[in-house]
Amino acid sequence: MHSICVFCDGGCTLSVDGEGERVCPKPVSPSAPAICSKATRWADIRNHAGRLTHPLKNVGDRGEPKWEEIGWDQALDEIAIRLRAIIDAYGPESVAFSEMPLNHGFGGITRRFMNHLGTPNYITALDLCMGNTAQVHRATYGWFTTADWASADCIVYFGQNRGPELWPREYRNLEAALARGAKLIVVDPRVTETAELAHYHLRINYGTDAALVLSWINVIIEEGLYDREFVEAQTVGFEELATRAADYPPERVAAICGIEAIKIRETARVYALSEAAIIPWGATADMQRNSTSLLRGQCILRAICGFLNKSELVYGPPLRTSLSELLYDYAALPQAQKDKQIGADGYPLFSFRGNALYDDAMRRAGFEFTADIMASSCMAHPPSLFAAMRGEGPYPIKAFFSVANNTVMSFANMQGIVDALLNQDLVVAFEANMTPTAQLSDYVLPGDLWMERDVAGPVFDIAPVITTSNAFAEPLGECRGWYDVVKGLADRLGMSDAFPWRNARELFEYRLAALGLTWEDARTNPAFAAETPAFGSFLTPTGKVELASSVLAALGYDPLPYYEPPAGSTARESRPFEIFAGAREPASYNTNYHQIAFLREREPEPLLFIHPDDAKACGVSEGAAVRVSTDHGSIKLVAHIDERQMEGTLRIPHGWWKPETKPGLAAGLSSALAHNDGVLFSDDPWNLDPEQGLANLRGGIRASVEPL
Ligand SMILES: Nc1nc2c(c(=O)[nH]1)N[C@H]1C(S)=C(S)[C@@H](COP(=O)(O)OP(=O)(O)OC[C@H]3O[C@@H](n4cnc5c(=O)[nH]c(N)nc54)[C@H](O)[C@@H]3O)O[C@H]1N2
Ligand SMILES: Nc1nc2c(c(=O)[nH]1)N[C@H]1C(S)=C(S)[C@@H](COP(=O)(O)OP(=O)(O)OC[C@H]3O[C@@H](n4cnc5c(=O)[nH]c(N)nc54)[C@H](O)[C@@H]3O)O[C@H]1N2
Ligand code: SF4
Ligand SMILES: [Mo]
Repeated sequence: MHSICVFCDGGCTLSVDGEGERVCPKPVSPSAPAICSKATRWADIRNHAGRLTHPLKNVGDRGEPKWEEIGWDQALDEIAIRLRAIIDAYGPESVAFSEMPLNHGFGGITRRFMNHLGTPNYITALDLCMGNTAQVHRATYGWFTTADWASADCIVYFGQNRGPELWPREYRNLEAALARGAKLIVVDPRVTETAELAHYHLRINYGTDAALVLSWINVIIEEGLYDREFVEAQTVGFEELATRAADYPPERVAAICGIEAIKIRETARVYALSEAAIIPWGATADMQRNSTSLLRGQCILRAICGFLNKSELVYGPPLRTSLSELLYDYAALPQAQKDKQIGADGYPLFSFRGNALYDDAMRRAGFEFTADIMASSCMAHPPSLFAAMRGEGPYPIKAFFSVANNTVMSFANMQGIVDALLNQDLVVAFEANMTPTAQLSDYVLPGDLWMERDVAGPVFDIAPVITTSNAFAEPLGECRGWYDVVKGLADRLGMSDAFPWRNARELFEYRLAALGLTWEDARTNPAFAAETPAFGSFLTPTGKVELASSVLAALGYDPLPYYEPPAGSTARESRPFEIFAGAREPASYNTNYHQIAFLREREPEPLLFIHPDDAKACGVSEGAAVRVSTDHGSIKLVAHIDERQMEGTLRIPHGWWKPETKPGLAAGLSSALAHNDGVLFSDDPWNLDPEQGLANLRGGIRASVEPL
């Protein structure tokens, strides 16, 4: 039997013979990556003392840690009654959801619930992680593009650091590619483990990657290194692109990026002259002020160098097999409600409004639905939604559901999100742990974990596969799956017709029937290839690769990529350092696992990485407690003196809280307000990517450090 681990988004397929605590997961085949300690010690994570096992109701003020255990019926009855009252008073659009579909296995079902309820106000932290990349790929190629590691002879990484416990599947792909002689170009200010494997390591200044890709395009066009045939036959906008790229000669960009012009030229040639180069997705490109331009530049490089549908595969939307579109049922949400989506005026690319621009192209290819890539294309704008929740308009948001994600810690401006939750009439968290977000909720509903649930269906609509996963343990205590919760609420709100499946199993049978399969057939096969009738075609409005994007132009944006320096804040004298949030750690995952003893032992404290010379200048020694401050906020970290960190810059860890410390707002939400990176970063427009509105966490933000 197999299961798919989602303790992190690596999604490793595991062989799990047996049942219950005795199961020791193994790799599915000798060639599969060794699985990490989180999966092998799954029982320690499943059974840890803080795991939520009963529905809880807050009987104090919001944020006061006063909890009462209640039954599921009482919880769902009360939530449904309160939701109905809010909808009656403010309309269905006053209900918002934030979700990470990967963490509950039922991608699509939340949107179905929202569409039938009548609200367009869905957000996910995928706006800072691949969701926005997918959206830019769509604007350029019509669909998300996947790197073909098997054929790659040149890999370009923008800040990805991979290791045995940092996305081991991709790490193995990288190892295999290097072993067969592939070239590796790593663009990263830090000397990471992955950078040490690189043939070319470009220590770029933070947040300046968009200038680098424009300069590569400049070299490739000037030196005639592009694929003329492909450009002529399959793209639009090359002339305009060439004019734009002429503004970015390596000699000018060298000063912006801090990379010698000669190295920019050399790496551009290595990439363009490869047979099968890839630029795999990485989150670093998703968290910059120039994200859209950087991602557009990457898309353009793949296209003009002729790698599309060779080493970079444009699958197009899967037909029927995915069935997520049927599940989402976007047709159930009236256009008038779609038009109310918060933030779609200012940041339309990600919204229903932006996605409607692909409808004709989709119809021409025979698709009749609104396609949503990765559950996040058609979403509200997170910072604008939080503002609306705080009462800053355009209309009230009064109920908030946090579904298998840690909302308050997973965006910029953490204090602003806390204030947003405090201003709600109803907050519900579906969680495994008493996270800072759960601590601000009225009801906390205990969710099952991956080894406790069966799964059928793509949880993200990204690769054209349908996956299955088998439970090998019972849900702990009263934990339940997300479908059961949605079904329970739908029944109470008079929406049973839209949720005819009595349980998850019936839902799987419905999804699989379109493939001519039953759950019993499907459960033994971890992944089915989906039908991809549009494979290799470009479902953009022009039907071509849009080097100049008609969608961006129609929405009032520059159709071509550009570089603008991040809108810096304070003078260098008062805040001498530049910061970035990231450098993920092997023993944690985003905000999670600080509560798991065997993992916490390995990473006991939130570490600030600081160059030895900078540490000396600030009077900071190894292990010292320090305060890091920006114009937006300050947090406490422990100094780690680190030569690999570029001088004048600091690394801030993402997602730290101390679950062993006191819960509740008065205690800073188990210290999250004292340690989380989101406290330091603003989500005001000056710090957002102008096209997609995602917050910049990497470049131009200045900070000071003081010993405590
Ligand atoms: N064990 C473990 N594994 C994980 C995760 C985890 O938390 N723990 N998180 C998972 C998730 S959700 C994700 S998205 C991935 C993230 O994985 P990665 O994409 O590798 O992200 P980070 O480790 O945050 O950052 C990697 C590098 O980006 C560099 N960097 C920072 N700013 C810039 C910049 O402006 N330009 C460039 N070129 N580089 C920059 C940093 O110096 C750092 O070395 O890892 C996944 N895997
Ligand atoms: N400030 C800031 N914001 C960021 C980032 C950053 O670096 N800085 N990184 C971004 C990135 S790359 C990502 S991927 C997102 C991640 O955003 P989130 O998904 O919000 O982050 P996680 O910390 O992974 O939170 C997952 C939560 O789900 C719960 N959970 C895990 N498994 C299950 C399950 O099986 N069932 C249920 N019911 N709950 C479960 C965990 O307890 C945890 O609290 O955040 C993004 N936001
Ligand atoms: S890397 Fe580890 S935690 Fe992540 S999916 Fe794979 S086995 Fe699970
Ligand atoms: Mo991520």
